Amino acid sequence: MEKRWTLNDFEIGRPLGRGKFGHVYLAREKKSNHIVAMKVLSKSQLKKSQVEHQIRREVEIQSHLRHPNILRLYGYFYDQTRVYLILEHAPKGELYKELQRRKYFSERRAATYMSSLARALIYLHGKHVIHRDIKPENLLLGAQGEIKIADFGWSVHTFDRRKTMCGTLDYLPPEMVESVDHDASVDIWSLGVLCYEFLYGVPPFEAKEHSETYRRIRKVDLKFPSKPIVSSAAKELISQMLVKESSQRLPFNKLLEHPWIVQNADLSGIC
Ligand code: N15
Repeated sequence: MEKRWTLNDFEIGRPLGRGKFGHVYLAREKKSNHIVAMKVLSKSQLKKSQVEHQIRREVEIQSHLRHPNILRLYGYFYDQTRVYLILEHAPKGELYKELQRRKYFSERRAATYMSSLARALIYLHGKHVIHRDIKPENLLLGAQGEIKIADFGWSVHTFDRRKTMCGTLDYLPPEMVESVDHDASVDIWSLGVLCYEFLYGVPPFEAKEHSETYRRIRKVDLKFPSKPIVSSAAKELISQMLVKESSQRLPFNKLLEHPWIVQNADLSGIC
């Protein structure tokens, strides 16, 4: 049985974030006292940007996903002017802020996140969902510090810490910057970029100019700074994911067996 929700079922609290199409608020479901994140989208904004179709599809996909490392979409409702998405609340907030605070993560923390993300992506790929846009801005932290993929994909201005006009290139693999065919292995590349950023605090192909980032990605111009100190096992894993030929990238099931993951990741996903 599906319940029909209305705004009256919720008490709205403090804002958690702002986006192009609307805002996210802390909210409490009155009957159950359940705390959620309520995303409020403006129908007129959605219409103007012609993304209604895209959002309907995303809601359809997302509402069927059940994984501890994927943010839940519990349901949605709408009134004359707005669409409301009832999302899982992630009490420890945005991962990129945690990364900014700490500058970079320990190998134990990075490996735990990588292991959780690999398992979440195996689950998604099994459901034929690819390109989850896995960058720090799209990741949230649960009550125990578990990592959660929360796809903000279409709301491009939501938590954009890199003040670029047309978004960041940093996570795009060569086949996407060169716009040839791509498949699920784009997510392996993005996860490699993310692993590097967890350990060094900056993405690997960062450059002042867009054109320079393109060039570095195309060449897979991968360099490991001498500071902070990172183990050779971690560097080896990153090198096996950031491979130009997409069919040669280390698949997620192999990543989970990699010595660096086996020796460093906390299997509870809590860190
Ligand atoms: C089309 C639709 C199905 C996509 C559904 N997914 C989203 O809309 C993705 N999305 C998730 N957009 C915003 C959020 C979001 C969920 C943003 C912030 C939070 C959230 N859950 N919990 C938070 C949250 N918790 C916090 C704790 C401290 C500080 C900030 C916090 N943000």
